[in-house]
Amino acid sequence: MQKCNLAVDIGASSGRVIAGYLENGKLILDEIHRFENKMEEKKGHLCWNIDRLFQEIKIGIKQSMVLHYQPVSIGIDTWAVDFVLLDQEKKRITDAVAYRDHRTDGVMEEVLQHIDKQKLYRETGIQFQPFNTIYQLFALKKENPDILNKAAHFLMVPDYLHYLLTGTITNEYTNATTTQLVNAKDKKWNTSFLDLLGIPNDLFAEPKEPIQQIGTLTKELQEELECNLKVVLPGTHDTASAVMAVPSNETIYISSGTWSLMGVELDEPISTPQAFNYNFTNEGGANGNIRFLKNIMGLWMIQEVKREWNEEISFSEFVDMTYQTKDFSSTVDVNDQRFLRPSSMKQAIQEYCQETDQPIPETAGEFAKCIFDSLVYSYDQTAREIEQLTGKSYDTIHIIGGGSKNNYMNEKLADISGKQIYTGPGEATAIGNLLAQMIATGQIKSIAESKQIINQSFDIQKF
Ligand code: ADP
Ligand code: LRH
Repeated sequence: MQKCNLAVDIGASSGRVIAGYLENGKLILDEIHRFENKMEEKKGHLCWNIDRLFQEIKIGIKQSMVLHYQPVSIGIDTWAVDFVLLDQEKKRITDAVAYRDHRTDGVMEEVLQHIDKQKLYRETGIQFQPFNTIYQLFALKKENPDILNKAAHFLMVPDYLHYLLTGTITNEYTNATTTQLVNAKDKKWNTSFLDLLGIPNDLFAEPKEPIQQIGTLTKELQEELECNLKVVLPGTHDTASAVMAVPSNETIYISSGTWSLMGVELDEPISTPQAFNYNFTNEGGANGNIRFLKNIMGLWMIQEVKREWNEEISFSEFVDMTYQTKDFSSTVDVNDQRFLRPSSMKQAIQEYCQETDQPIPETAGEFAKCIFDSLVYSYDQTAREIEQLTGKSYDTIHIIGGGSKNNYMNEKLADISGKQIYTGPGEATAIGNLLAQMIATGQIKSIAESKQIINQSFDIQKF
């Protein structure tokens, strides 16, 4: 039986359970279970099916043993900002409403009537996105004022899944920072912002640093799954785990998936007026540093076009079509908020092109080229902003995540940025999650050693 650690990595488009183990200094990965994730309409809101996600995690654990692994630990990361509330009995009393739901429409503006915008940025360092937890909490309070009185615990999605595994309540630090309610300096909840919004402070547990064990499986789960496992906190924000797996910390990175998260690792936050103007964020890193980055709309745009298309087209087919659509050059501003949650992405792109007097995409290849080109132009612009804000110049951009397989975009970014582009690993997030577990369980000594292991283990491509 091969001992392994199990990383559960759930993105907005899919989840996977990956077994990882070390062999001759290399990290070996084995994808045990993959499942779809998507938003579903429930009681008038777009929600995640969190109970099903938990079932999928249990299927993954069982499957690892069917495949003759002996899992020793497990850790979960997911997308950021979404949460649930539990009552005194630790029963869930809210749905896991998805960040693209319309409950936050106009709410950021309302919250900013109670809290000074510059102060909010100075203290938290977090970007302004209409879906940040702070705005979701305020939207929930408006819709259901009583719910906060009934609630006893606030848990981000991975905190809740860890709670179901262990019975232990934690608020993991990296993901907590994405709420826009944690101070960048002292890493504690900003109780004065909570007070200004009338949100009870006692819902929140002290943010807990990742890379440590928080428990083992509950008795019930030990019986059901016929095993016991250590439960270890990775950077539970998927992007924090992904950044841990960037092979170097002297590069600009892009974690390319549903979102494109583009930035650098820093020792100290940059929350200057200029960073505020460019809407950069300073999220908490798994290794205690700062993930200084920008959210770019990302491959969500092609995911939505793919979903709307009448026939099944794979992502690699979309990329191939782009090469055959050389003459089409319309582009959009990917960060235009109309692309965040349009009822039709195709129509939103077409309208943008019409309004800006550009040829309107009609074929799958034209949509793909428009999206990929527009993203690359946005990456190039963001690289320049990063250099301006940090006062440093970077020769390389390292792309990780599922989107790193898009060679059309990789080549184009190399061409227009003039920088060296490195790509891979595609499963960076699960790798960061596994490395955190290996450090916490004493198999790896340090983050520095974990970077060496990544460099020894995976093929990195160069463009
Ligand atoms: P998330 O974790 O945010 O759900 P992933 O890291 O799984 O996202 O990346 C998903 C994206 O990767 C897809 O939207 C798609 O654009 C891209 N992708 C996946 N496989 C391929 C491929 N073979 N060729 C090109 N792009 C791909
Ligand atoms: C990427 C991600 C990103 C957040 C968004 C909500 O999966 O976690 O870092 O901004 O989802």
